[in-house]
Amino acid sequence: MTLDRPCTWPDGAGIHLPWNGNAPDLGAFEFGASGVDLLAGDLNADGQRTLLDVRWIIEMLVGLRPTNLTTADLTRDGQLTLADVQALVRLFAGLP
Ligand SMILES: [Ca+2]
Ligand SMILES: [Ca+2]
Repeated sequence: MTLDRPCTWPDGAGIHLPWNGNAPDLGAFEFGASGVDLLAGDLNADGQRTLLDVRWIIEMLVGLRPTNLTTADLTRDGQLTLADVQALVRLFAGLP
């Protein structure tokens, strides 16, 4: 095995990327990790909240796209529901 950076860990510890809090976030991104903070509602991680993000969350909700709760669970209740779509639309519209 060849590593692209120096790495150390205590004996017996598992190998993992660093995370924030008690456990890693689901999905490809870790909230609060340096350089990967996402804009709330930016489901496709392009740095903008657009109608494409609304399309993505609807596609996740109906099963046309794999669900990523890290970005899509805007209500933070551990599941993707219509309430998350509504929350995203409110964010998109600039509503409180
Ligand atoms: Ca986006
Ligand atoms: Ca939710």
